[in-house]
Amino acid sequence: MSPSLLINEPETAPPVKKPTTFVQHNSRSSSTSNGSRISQTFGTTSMIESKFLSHPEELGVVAVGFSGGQCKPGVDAAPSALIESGLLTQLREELGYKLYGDDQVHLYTDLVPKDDPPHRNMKNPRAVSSVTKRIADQVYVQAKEGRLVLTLGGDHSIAIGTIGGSAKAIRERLGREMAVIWVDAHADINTPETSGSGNIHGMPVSFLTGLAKEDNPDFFGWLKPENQISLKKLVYIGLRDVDAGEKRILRENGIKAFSMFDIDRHGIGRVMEMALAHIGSDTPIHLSFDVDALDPMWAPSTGTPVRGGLTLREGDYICECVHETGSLVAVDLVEVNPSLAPETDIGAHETVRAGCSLVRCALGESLL
Ligand SMILES: [Mn+2]
Repeated sequence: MSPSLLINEPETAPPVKKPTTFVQHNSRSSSTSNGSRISQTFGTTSMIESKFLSHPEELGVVAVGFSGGQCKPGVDAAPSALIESGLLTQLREELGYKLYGDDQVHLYTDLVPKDDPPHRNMKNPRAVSSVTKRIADQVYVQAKEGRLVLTLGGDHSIAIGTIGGSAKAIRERLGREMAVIWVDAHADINTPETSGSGNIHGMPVSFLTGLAKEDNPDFFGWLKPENQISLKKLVYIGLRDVDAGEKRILRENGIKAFSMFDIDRHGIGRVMEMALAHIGSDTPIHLSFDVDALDPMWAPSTGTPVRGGLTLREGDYICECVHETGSLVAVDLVEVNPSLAPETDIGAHETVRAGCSLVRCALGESLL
């Protein structure tokens, strides 16, 4: 990691630039056309006071066009699709955030080697390791300023970078461990050895918690204790497609997990109470939201859809509740794949729309 990296400082190897309609730096809008929706106190529609951010009105945006953690092309186009649908404009103009970060979607083509044979059963291991290392730097640069960080993926392997970067910044800034709420149909906690597919988007949690170990920096050995999180501070919501090896890992380590069964039994309101009680009110929270947690009825355009998932309102409610804690320090939205649209591209449009809704809720939009 390079703590000396400055925002907008060119990267050592420049990424392929893709023009987007993106961030106007420091272009805080202090009021909307009707002037009524923005709290001048905190700069968002919400009046929730942040416990752990020194600049809660500032949002560091990292746009990750990367799909190497799995095999279906298209998920790298998600950040552009989300931005083109107006997400960042809404965050700036309606929620009142000052946006920071880069004015480009990163494709990381400079980090993808020509030859990347499997290592310990992992597919594209060098590419995913070096791209997530770069993402960790990008997120760290924003998080160390005391900003909220929003990462738009990309497949879920990128969470190795986003969580790695924010956990390090939170430790340095506050001397604390961070909690992670992982909202997903899948647990993504396979080790390379328990994984059936070898796709790294099914493994990020095992590397982030130290369940999977590797010393070689070319294969995630760059992850240090400062980048990692405790299994005790991890909470899952929405699980319904968990491999046998993963079930064993969850049980043996006593990991807190709320499956769709728990949501059916208790309702999403009670599940969120229990999830947040487990984390406690004194712990910063990184929310990693895989759009496949939603039922395919709401989010069909994703790589590994599983029926029987969350409604859009339940997804939004999770995000609203996490925002309400005042403990949120980072948000990931991953696995939107606009090219996987069953039947027509209405599916892609709906999935992008659902993704935008989740992010706005996490960042403080409220219904009233
Ligand atoms: Mn996932």
